[in-house]
Amino acid sequence: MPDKATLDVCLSPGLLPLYPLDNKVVVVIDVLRATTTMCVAIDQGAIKVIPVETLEECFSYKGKEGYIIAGERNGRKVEGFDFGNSPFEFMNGIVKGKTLVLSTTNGTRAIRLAKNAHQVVIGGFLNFTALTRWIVNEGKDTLLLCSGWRDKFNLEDTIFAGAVIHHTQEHFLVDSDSAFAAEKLYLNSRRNMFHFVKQSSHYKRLAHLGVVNDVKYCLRPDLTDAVPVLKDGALVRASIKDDLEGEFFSLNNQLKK
Ligand code: 3SL
Repeated sequence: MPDKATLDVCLSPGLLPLYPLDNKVVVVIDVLRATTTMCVAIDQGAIKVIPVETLEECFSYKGKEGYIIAGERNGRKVEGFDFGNSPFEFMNGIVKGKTLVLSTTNGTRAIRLAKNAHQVVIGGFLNFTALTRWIVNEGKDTLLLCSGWRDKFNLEDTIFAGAVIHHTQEHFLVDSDSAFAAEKLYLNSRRNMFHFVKQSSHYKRLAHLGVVNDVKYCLRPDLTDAVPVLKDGALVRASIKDDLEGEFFSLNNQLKK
């Protein structure tokens, strides 16, 4: 019987140099709000999402046919950009058939830092069950990369990583302090996640900007089965193999129990 693949948690991009990436799947997590927004854009029919690190690079796409530029710094829409980073901005057909170029404070940077991994995929509560099915199906060593805030630990990405650990660990070898701690955080928060996330520094930042509804939306599980995967520098919708045997859990159902 082959050894199980490993599943681990990197609690901040600042710690990423400690984790070898070759031959690994990296799941980039920025629940509030970058990876949620990316899931929405792909779900809503964007051809691709190009994650860029600098505002200058993003701005260089401004006005190009078929491109939309979006992004934030410290949560605020960047002047001159078409949109900010609220998932609500990308609904109602705005991105259908378009390429979204996105630059955010932490999420797009984390994607760039992970780009040498075997594969990079995007996770948020919105695509939780689809994402976890996808990583289980791949069966490769997997690292859950929390985007954090400017290289610091944050609550919401760690809770999400803990949820992935909790609901998929039977398929993987899980053996690290960060995975253990993340799972405990998830188990402590899952019955009232919004209340828990209200303690986070990024909640306070976003509440100050008046976008509490964004936070509530970003915590809603399983609104899409889109799994954005990085191909040639852009995120596209992964094709789902779905050849898992037996019944797989759904986070939505789990949280209702
Ligand atoms: O840091 C990021 O990548 C953003 O998601 C932050 S914000 O929620 O848009 O402020």
